[in-house]
Amino acid sequence: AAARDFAAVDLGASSGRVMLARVGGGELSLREAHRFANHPVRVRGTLHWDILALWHGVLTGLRVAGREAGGPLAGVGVDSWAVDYGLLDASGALLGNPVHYRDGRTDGVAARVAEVLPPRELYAATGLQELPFNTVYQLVAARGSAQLAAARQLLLIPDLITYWLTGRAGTELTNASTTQLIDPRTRGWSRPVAEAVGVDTGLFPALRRPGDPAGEVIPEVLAETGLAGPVPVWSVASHDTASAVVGVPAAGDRFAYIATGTWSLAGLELDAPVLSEESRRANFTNELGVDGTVRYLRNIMGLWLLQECLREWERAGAGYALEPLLREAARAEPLRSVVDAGDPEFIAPGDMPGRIARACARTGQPEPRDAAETVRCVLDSLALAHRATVREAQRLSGRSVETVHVVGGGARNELLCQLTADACGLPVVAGPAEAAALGNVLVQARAAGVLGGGLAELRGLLRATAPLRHHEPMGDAGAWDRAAARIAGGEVGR
Ligand code: ADP
Ligand code: LRH
Repeated sequence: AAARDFAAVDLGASSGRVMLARVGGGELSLREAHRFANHPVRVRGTLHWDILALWHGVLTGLRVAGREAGGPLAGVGVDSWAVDYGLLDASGALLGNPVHYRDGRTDGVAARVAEVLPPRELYAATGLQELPFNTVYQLVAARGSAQLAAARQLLLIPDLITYWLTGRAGTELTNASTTQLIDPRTRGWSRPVAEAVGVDTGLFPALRRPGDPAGEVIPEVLAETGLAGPVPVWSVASHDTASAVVGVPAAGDRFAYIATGTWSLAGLELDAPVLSEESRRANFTNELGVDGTVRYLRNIMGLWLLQECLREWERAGAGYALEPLLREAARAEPLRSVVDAGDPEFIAPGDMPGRIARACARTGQPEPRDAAETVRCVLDSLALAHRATVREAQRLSGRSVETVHVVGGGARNELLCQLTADACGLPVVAGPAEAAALGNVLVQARAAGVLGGGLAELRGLLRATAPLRHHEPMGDAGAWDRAAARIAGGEVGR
């Protein structure tokens, strides 16, 4: 079909962006209409998302996208980070600012839930990795609050933005699968889990699947953005990681992906969930993907470690620019010390260089002596966690891989990609950095009838159009084994 223009709204934990894509007739091109910072805000002890600043960024981005597009927009789709939500009152007004998943309100909640619902049963029913901020735990933490009592609807973040664009509420499935309230076998709500933890799934509007229509941009937003209506809004894989997995330029099924941004999400695309007790203990998650797929992966701390170091150094008056610092880190001693990049001790914000140094000391390794050594420690540690996760995912699922695809902002980090190839002992294909936005527009374009086919066809178009970089594994594979053994238990990334 002839090429059309689509706008992808992709909200990451470190920045939001509105991307303008032209798709069809063999073409797939993407450019940034607008990027805006995402700064969490702490007030009265609680860490929030600044949702109205993000909404302002979305409106600005749509205005630019509409101006720069060759014709009327054939669609808009929204994806963002998972698990968080806004509550609406009976009139549809937002009750307070959404709470950030890194807020401390969920400390200790998983343990309390485990007393009424054993982790083994929770995993068998939902297949989700135990992360302290899963929506279930947030809702248990919020129990008894005036806000939750007043709430008539709960909208996950991308569903909230979609609601503000369209006036219509829904719950998109790939992101709903991160609530820990979805059964990955039926791909519907798990009533037994909801009942056991006392969560009313009636708060969630009806489920939608990626590709379902989500409404049209309302007149108020058309006026605000100068867009010419009607503009359809499509449900996409609204969990950014699910969109990023669509945006993996893989051929065949013998690949692992690592979506690296604020988090590293490393794993495999499967046809069915792995709900074994062994999988639970290895802390793998079964999130839902498009076209009936399962995203079998593990959350690794990701470039958050680096972002937080940069923020801390900046705060202390010694700001570093990223690229020169990465060049210095590339020259630093390899594998001098490593930390467990899966350890929840790194989730909360604050003094990351100090926490990394203490983790090194605790495991009998030398503390990094400067910023470059700290960055090298972070990247070596991430590569080590990538390796453990790619290996274990294969073992637990019985699927073996030949290639590792690195997508997301971290695909721009050549050192990280090379270290990941070296650690995994597998070739790494790096790019696209904007995989989530690409996955978002591919699903829209298919829904709009501009593209056809399944994931293989969508990825074929990506391979033909996205610039990719190849990294062959190099160096001494044994060095990675020895480094892994320095961290307690000898296994990292859980
Ligand atoms: P999120 O969507 O979680 O906000 P992104 O996928 O946008 O994250 O990735 C952001 C990360 O990408 C940054 O923290 C940074 O480490 C990395 N990154 C971005 N640009 C570059 C670059 N030019 N070189 C190396 N790394 C980069
Ligand atoms: C990445 C991501 C990840 C979730 C986390 C909360 O942006 O969506 O998949 O676990 O944010």
